[in-house]
This record gives sequence, structure tokens and C-alpha cells, in this order.
Amino acid sequence: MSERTQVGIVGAGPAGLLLSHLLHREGIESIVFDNRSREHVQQRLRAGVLEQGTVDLLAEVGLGERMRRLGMPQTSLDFRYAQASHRIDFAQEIGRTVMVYPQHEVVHDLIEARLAAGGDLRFDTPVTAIRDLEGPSPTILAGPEGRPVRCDFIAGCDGFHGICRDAIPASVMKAYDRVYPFGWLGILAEVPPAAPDVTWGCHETGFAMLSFRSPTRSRLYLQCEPDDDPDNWSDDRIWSALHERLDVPGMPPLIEGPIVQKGVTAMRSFQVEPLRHGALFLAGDAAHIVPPTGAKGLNSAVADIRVLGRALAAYYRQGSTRLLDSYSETCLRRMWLVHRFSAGLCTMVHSFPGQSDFARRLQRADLDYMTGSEPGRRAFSENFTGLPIEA
Ligand code: RFL
Repeated sequence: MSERTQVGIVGAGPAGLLLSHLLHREGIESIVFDNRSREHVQQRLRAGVLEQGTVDLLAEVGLGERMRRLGMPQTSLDFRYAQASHRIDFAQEIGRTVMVYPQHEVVHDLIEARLAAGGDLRFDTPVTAIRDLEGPSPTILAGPEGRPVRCDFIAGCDGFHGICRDAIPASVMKAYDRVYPFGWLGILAEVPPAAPDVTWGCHETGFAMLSFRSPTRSRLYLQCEPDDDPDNWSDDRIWSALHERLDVPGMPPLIEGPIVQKGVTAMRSFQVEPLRHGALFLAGDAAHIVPPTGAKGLNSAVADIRVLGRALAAYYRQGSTRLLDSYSETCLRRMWLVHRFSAGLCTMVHSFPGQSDFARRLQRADLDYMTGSEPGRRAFSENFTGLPIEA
């Protein structure tokens, strides 16, 4: 006997959990499968900056209480280069803001909300295959015995290394990929942030970033080799590189303190088209990866899910497939603008191996235009705080 559900969701990251939450609010049932444990999923340190649209959506669907209490609203970002601070105040430029609220807290809020409502979340349950995507019985095979679960629709929210994307035949899928010749060393330190703004250091020795996770915990990043070993980075080496790339005259220097975690993330831009094949809909990292420079990974997953949630609601409420049919096109239209912003920023602020002096001067001119002209500041502000999500 196989089980049945309306929407089978592969992956309990922010994309899968949010979809399950939105569907529940519409009276649509779902089962969420994840191959990792609840503790693992809930503790993964990842993104931290929420666009205004993401904050508004989470608040609108009843997930705003802890976020309002623990989140840290940000009205500006400080670019440090050429020995000076260059702030872009997006609240002043366009009246919009972002929120620093870590991804693991968003995931925590979603899991709590789903479980409180009796949601069916199956951790430690890998999906091993998805079948019959174009036939009458789309099916998920899950768990060690590969037990079948029949679904109306399957949401592939299983991240970049998941299995759902591979279920789309190569003959109908196109992948776009750019791998960058550097990575980021992510550092968690038990120190209060030295500045009130998220701060980017664009230095000829490489990029650095100061962000925060709480008033007493800083999240810092350093450009490093793409396959660097975190053990190559002693605490002394980390602090010395951070000072070199982030400290400028007239601004308080970084505060040093215990480093409690460090890890290397490779950087790439990746996109598949289309995002739908039969009953399967890809969302979040399963469909696209952006370099973390623009803070768009989590926010793009939320944008996809907003569109997919509405499309499924329209199907179950009115029997309309119109929004499902346009899902891929709707998400891709916005997503390519997000790639343009993320890849463009990534190219502007990092130091490239073998870079010519000419290329360096162009980077400086781009930074000067972005921070020093009103159109430049507005364009940055609109993209950083989040492009609109199509209804
Ligand atoms: P996730 O969060 O990767 O969740 C996918 C889930 O699918 C599960 N899974 C499976 N479950 C069942 N069966 C299978 N066969 C499965 N295969 C996989 C996985 O266990 C996992 O729980 O994807 P989602 O929901 O699309 O969310 C996307 C965001 O997580 C991602 O875009 C961001 O976190 C990206 N990202 C960052 N973005 C930023 O904006 N700023 C950052 O500072 C930032 N840091 C990061 C990051 C991503 C990282 N990863 C993925 C390497 C740091 C890291 C380390």
C-alpha cells in the first residue's frame, strides 16, 4: 500500500519548510522529507540577511514574533575601499530596509510552526527517487526501504546536491554555470560587531565582510582560495587579514575575540531552466546558486516559494493551472536579475588571480559610481533590499 499526499516536498531547508507552511494555511496537505536530522537542519549556519519582502512575507504568515524580537534591522551598508568608508543608506535612498536574522532562526521558526500545527515533517528520511513525473501517479520513494508516497505535485526543495534536479531529462533542461576562482572563509567570533552596519572591505589583497548574528557575536568572511583548508588560517592570520581589509582611518577598528567556528564555501553562479517538469517544481538552491556577495540565496528560495505557494493555492481553490504553467517563467524573470546583481557585485569587490591593473581600475570606477552617484546608490538599494516578487 502506498501513502498519498497532495504535495510531496523533498528537503526541509527554508524553501521546503516555508512551502509546507504556506500550503497548510491554504488547507493543502503536504509531507516534507529530509535526509538529515532535525538538529542538523536547525543548526546549520548559513545566510543571515533577509530582504524586506522576505521579512514582510514571514510576518504576514505568522512567523514574525521572534524575528521582530531577535532580528537586527539594517538601514545601510558600508563599503570600505581606498582607505575610506562609503556608506549607502538604502532607507534614505528608497525607504526600504533589510533585517539581519540568521537562516537557522528562520528554519527554527518554521519547524516549530509546522510541528505545532501537526505538520508531517520526516527527518532522517532520504528521498531516493522520484517517479512518473509526467504520468498519472507522481511518486516519491523515501526512507531506507524506498516506501512509495503518491503525490499530486512534487516540490524539489532539496538544495544544490539533491536528487530532484537530475529527474529532469537532460534533453529538456539547460544549466548555466560560472565557478569563481576564490572562496569565502566564514568565521564566527564571540565579539560584538565593531560597526553598526554590515561592512564590506574591498582591498587589493581580497574581499572581507563584517556582519553579525547577535549583539555579542560577529560573522566575518575573508576571500580565500576556492579549495582552502580552514586550518591554513590561524586566528592571528585571520585577524591580521581582517584588519588589513576592513579597518580604515576615522572608523573604529575591528574588535578581536575568540573564534568559535570557521569553514570554507566555494563560490558559483548556477541556474537551470526550466524549473518545472511535469508534476515536479524546483525551488531554491535546487534550481539556482548565487555567490553569497549579494545575500540572495535564502531570499531567492523564499521568492520561488511565494510564487509556487500561490500557484498551488490557485490550483486547489479554483482548479486553475495558469499560475503553475507560468511558474518557471515568472521565477526565472526575477532570478536572472538577481544573478545579474550577485555576479556583478562579486566581480566588483573581489580580487581576481592575475588581474590586470586596468581591470582593478575598472573595479574602482564601478565602486565609485555605485557609492558616489544617486543612480548608483538607488540601483544598489533596490537590488539589495529585494526586487518585487510578481503576483
Ligand atoms: P537547503 O537549505 O540546502 O535545503 C535543502 C534540504 O534538502 C535536504 N536534502 C534531501 N532531503 C531528502 N532527500 C534527499 N535526497 C535530499 N537531498 C538533500 C538537505 O538535507 C537540506 O536540508 O536549500 P533551500 O531550502 O533551497 O535554501 C537555500 C539556502 O539554504 C541557501 O540559498 C543559502 O543558505 C545560501 N548560503 C548563503 N546565502 C546567503 O544569502 N548568505 C550567506 O551567508 C550564505 N551562506 C549559504 C551559506 C549556503 C551554504 N551551503 C549550502 C554550502 C553558507 C553555506 C555553507
